[in-house]
Amino acid sequence: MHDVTIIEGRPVLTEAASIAVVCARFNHFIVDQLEAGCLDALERHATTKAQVTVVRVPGAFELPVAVRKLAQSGKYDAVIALGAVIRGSTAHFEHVAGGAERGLGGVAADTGVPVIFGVLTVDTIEQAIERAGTKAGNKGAEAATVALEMISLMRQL
Ligand code: INI
Repeated sequence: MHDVTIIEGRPVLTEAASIAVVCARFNHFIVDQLEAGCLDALERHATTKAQVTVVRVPGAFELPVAVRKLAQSGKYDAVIALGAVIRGSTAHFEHVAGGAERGLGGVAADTGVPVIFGVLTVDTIEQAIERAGTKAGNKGAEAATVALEMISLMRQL
């Protein structure tokens, strides 16, 4: 029999933590719902209150630069990025969505701070609405529980 050690986080906050939530204002009709879902989930999954800071940037393309500065500050246990890139109304969809995705992944890899990708990249406004608190759940709330799980995991590694 092998000696197996399993380490995993739990999506519950039991010790103090600081979390930054960075929201893109573009498509704010959608992103406001992601933000509300995210803050609500942080509240409901925390037995200890999280210190939450909300930061706003113009669009999803600007998320990485702000997230990088927050992650490098050493003040946050996790940074959640929220945005909505909708192909239907975005001629340069690939550039905006790809820039956000690559940029955010780079921040996590470079800083070691968990960066949570709460950016919707969808074809239509309907699909965005479905993921912003209707039939496909709320991607912002999902991002919150992933952040808590990663904080819990990082504290055990
Ligand atoms: N930004 C978004 O967050 N979502 C979009 O769908 C979008 N569209 O449609 O273009 C978008 N564009 C703005 C972009 O993020 C930058 O703010 C802009 O290009 C300036 O750098």
